[in-house]
Amino acid sequence: MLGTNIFKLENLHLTNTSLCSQRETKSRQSFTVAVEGNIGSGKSTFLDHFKSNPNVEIFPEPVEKWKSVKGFNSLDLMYKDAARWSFAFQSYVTLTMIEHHQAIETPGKVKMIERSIYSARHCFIENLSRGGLMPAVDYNILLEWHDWIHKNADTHIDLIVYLKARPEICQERIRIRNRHEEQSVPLEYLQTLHSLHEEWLIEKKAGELPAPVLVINAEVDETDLKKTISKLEPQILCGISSNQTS
Ligand code: TTP
Ligand code: MG
Repeated sequence: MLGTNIFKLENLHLTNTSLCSQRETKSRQSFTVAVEGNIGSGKSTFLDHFKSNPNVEIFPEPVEKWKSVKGFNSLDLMYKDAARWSFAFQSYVTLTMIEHHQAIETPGKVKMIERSIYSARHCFIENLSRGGLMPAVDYNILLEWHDWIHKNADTHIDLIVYLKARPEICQERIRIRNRHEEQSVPLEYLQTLHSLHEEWLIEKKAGELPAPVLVINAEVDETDLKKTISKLEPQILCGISSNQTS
């Protein structure tokens, strides 16, 4: 069960103030917020909230690209036969995530991306490997790619927003939104993904996090989530007000 707190900062001794000052010591030109959380936790809804904010540039996840790679639906192939297709699919996810990390930000704007290369690595690739759905050789090649990218490409993020919701709630949302590729996703898959998000972002088992984490209870309905986002906007955008022009 989630706690009753609407949010808490999860990076040991960080407070909201230190979070902002930490970000302010970096170039004001570049603030990147990565929105993370299980499938169906509400990341797209979260990004939508900032669509009309002139100080924010949003980068929704390129699911449509994954569904149409020169006519091939790689997401669908992966769900139909993960052992055969998850390497191809996760390679493409990695490429499209780097594209988002490296997209040039408009100076003065906050760049907000749905997911990051980090969750692809620590949650999805890990899940496929642990579940026996990705052969060890595929897994190790992907890890080498990720290590290389981490060392050689700019994939920095300044804040992680973690939308936390129980897998049962995510499953119900997935059922309602009816993305046909996902109709066979079992609850156990969402449970393992949930645990991997927790291991990565809360228990920090994957090592040092790339940015501080702001945890938001995402078990609420859309109206309440939007209210929470409005309240937390100063933390999320680090003091850049929603009516400030860029
Ligand atoms: P999510 O990245 O969780 O995005 P979403 O739009 O489903 O989430 P939300 O409702 O919170 O906006 O997953 C999109 C689909 O891609 C989902 O079926 C899981 C799959 N996926 C992988 O299989 N591997 C990956 O590395 C990623 C990032 C997604
Ligand atoms: Mg989404």
